Amino acid sequence: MQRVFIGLGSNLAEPQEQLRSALAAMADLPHTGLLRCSSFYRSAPVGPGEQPDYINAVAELETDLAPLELLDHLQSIEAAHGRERSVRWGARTLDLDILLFGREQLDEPRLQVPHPRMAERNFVLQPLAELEPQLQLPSGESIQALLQQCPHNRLDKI
Ligand code: H73
Repeated sequence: MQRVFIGLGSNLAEPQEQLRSALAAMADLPHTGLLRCSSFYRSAPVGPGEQPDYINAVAELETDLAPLELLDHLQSIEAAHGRERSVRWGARTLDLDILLFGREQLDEPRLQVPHPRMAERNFVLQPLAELEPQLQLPSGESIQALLQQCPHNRLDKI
């Protein structure tokens, strides 16, 4: 069993409902258990253009799936939630990101772990630190150090 942290985000079509239903879908995955989820956070959109605020959270899973198998399942859940991939930085119904997969470091075309952009996203780091304040990344960096260096975008616990 590996412990895995998943970032969840949505800013379309009842975002809190999207996150709740994604959590239920992850709890139903084969060889996988949903251990816990952080609070939900409302966050200012990062990236160009006008779009609604996001709801973000981080969940902790345990799984016997291989990393790419888990990614396949997460992408099916995104697709079932009407994820529209055409606009790179546009509004989104549901995003699921593998942030950490045990202590593995992966650099494959479809999957980089730890997530390469987590250090610049306080909407990822804050809920992750809520779950695991003493967390150290495989690189040895502490979650608290990453949070201190991260740009401060508006983020409110709901
Ligand atoms: C990202 C491929 C692309 C993948 C990566 C993508 C969704 C899943 C987050 C945003 C606030 C996939 C937000 C934003 C922006 C617009 C920046 C926001 C928010 C997208 C797959 C590959 C490689 C991994 C991995 C999953 C991976 N891939 N709140 N969100 N602004 N590695 N969200 N470790 N996990 N997929 N995700 N502002 N406030 O991070 O770029 O990436 O096909 O093969 O862009 O939530 S989709």
